[in-house]
Amino acid sequence: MIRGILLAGFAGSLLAGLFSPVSTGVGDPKTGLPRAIAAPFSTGPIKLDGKLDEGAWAKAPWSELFEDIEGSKNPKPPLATRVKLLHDVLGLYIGVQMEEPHLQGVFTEHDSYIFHLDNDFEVFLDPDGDCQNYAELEMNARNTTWDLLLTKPYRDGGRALDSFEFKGLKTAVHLDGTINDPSDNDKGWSIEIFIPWKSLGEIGGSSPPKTGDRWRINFSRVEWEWDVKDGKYVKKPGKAERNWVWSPQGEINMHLPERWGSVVFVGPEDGSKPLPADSKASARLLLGRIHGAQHVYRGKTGKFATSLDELKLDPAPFAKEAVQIWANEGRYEATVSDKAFPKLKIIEDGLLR
Ligand SMILES: [Ca+2]
Ligand SMILES: [Ca+2]
Ligand SMILES: [Ca+2]
Ligand SMILES: [Ca+2]
Repeated sequence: MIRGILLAGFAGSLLAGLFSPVSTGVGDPKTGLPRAIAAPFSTGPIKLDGKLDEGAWAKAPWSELFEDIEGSKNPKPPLATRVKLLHDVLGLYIGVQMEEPHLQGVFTEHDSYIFHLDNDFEVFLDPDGDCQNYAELEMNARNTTWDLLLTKPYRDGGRALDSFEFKGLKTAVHLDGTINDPSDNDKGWSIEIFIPWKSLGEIGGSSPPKTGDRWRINFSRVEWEWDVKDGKYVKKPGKAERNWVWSPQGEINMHLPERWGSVVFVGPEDGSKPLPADSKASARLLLGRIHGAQHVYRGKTGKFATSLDELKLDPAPFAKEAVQIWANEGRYEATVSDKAFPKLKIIEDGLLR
């Protein structure tokens, strides 16, 4: 899903239109924080056939059901979507289950822009959590894949590199119904994805991860509405795609990586234990809001702000004193400090660490 790409080449105040200092509707509606999921260490074999019926999968907890990308202010999606994660010495496994009465898929060629014409499932992964050099994988019900690397989010002038390949990626789809046949009602589709550590190591972070490590991740499902013409699915005219996600983004944009959820790598029997709180979650969201506000401010004034007051931002749950902002010419830095973590910093191009 690449809303906003059309504007990505524009500079200055137009680019500021891609930024939003608001982040309501993000994550879990109770906490307002991005969701987290455990990926237990898998002790059993996994046969990549799209069916999550191995004993190994039973050790992995189901995620929450996906919600609308803008969060709980919108109605819950009418079709259920959920994921599970596992890991072993070789790599990361992602299992997906989706209700779907209209199994559909056009694209068969790798690296096609799948979401343009097809319902899809999408993975977003930023192992080192710096909001740059992150990968996206899209799949349709025909097991066609599109993997790409974002040098930065589109808002920050990032480029999407389709030539990026998850080396050793394996995917499988199981269809519970008939594809591209609207004469019946289908039950759904499920997916198994395997991404080797070696490939994930190429996009940063410590790969393979250690037990207890946390990586930034989110999942999205694009769902079109269909008419049937001459026995075929055609997109309903004038209807935008619906975007359902695991950890709500608060707006229709997956490319706000500071709002993604996280996966925590845990031991084989620890899948159902509560996960430790993400000590940096609030600071990441605040830095994302500062980043959005800085670019809106620069769009209006031609320069970056040097204080929260200029940005009209309330840093809650942090005290004002916890936030430092420096700006000069076309550059800025903002930091948040807290007892729970060393200083976290964002700069003008969105690099967060
Ligand atoms: Ca399987
Ligand atoms: Ca990164
Ligand atoms: Ca590719
Ligand atoms: Ca069908």
